[in-house]
Amino acid sequence: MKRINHYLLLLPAILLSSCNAQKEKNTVSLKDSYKNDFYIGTALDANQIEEKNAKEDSLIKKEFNAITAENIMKSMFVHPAKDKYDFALSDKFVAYGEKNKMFIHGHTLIWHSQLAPWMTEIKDSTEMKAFMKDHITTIVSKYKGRIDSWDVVNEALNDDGTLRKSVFLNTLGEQYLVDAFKLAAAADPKTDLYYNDYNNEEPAKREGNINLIKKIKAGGGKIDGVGIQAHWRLESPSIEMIEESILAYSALGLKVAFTELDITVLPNPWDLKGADVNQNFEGSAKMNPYPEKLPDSVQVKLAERYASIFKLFLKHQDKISRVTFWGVHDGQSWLNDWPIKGRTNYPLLFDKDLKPKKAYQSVMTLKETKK
Ligand code: 9MR
Repeated sequence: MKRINHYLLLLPAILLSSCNAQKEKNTVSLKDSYKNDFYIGTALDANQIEEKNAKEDSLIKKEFNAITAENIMKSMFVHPAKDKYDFALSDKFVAYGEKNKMFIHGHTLIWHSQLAPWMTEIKDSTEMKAFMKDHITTIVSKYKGRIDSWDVVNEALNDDGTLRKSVFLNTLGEQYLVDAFKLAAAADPKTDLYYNDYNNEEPAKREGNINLIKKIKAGGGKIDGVGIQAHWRLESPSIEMIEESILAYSALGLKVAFTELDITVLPNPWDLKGADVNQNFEGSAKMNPYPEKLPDSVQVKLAERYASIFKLFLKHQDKISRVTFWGVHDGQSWLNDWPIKGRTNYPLLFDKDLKPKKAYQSVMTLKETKK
């Protein structure tokens, strides 16, 4: 009897501690698990910036401590006409990051894609120089001290490492790269400035990227980091190739960020790599094998792939500033429409119903076993 009474006395404490354990389990998140390693970011679409879906919003706030705007800060949206800027959504984006104490990344200042039509018509160097100065200075100064890092130049390289023949290169020559970084640094000397690209972990493009960084530095530009977009596949790139890239870029004194991470699980018969949105192909049932549900065997492969990538990231956490996923959940991913429209892809850690996938568990487990 005495023993039973003793147990009854202890019962509230036991219940409380199991309740706390449960609570702790529910509050464990990517951002907290990796808080001593690097920021864990996500790309937000316009609805997410405007907090339109409460469930998505609480997931974003719980799991991520860095944000990038997936589209709304691109030039066609913020600078639609020569004398017109539209900052309505980017103001909301920055306010959202501040309200939630998140690291705020600006994407992107100088990019050949998603340009406003008027920009593509600029033909001569004087006009282009004036455009660059106005565009970069206006946007970066507007958010001076509030945006933590910027993609100053995005995707200026071809896959063979040569410079892309963009409207910027054609009018200004390669000096535009140095000038872009100088203008951004002048507008906000404290924000971190990045060069961002896809496939720049592949040897030829990496070489080109290293030369480009050296040129920017030699020309007096301030560059703080390199963004490896990381639109990757289940089988490639190899962990060794990614590691060589982390080492090579950080040897130049730069921070390395993985800026747009996702992993396609769908067939790709053309051996397409990267993120050139101009590449589009016809669909077929064979090319869309999992329209309803991802089979367990592939879930497991995706989880293993994410685990090996994050294991590498942890090994080099001193060189890595941020790892950002390109979207919050599978339903939102651009990979449902590229390079074939209307497929169902599963590239992220949360499914379209916002449930954590096996891949989420595998990324979290790496930290649990490390403790
Ligand atoms: O995810 C973005 C998608 O919604 C847009 O339609 C597309 C248009 O260019 O851009 C996507 O994001 C790209 C990013 O801005 C730069 N790197 C490649 C990304 C995937 O295409």
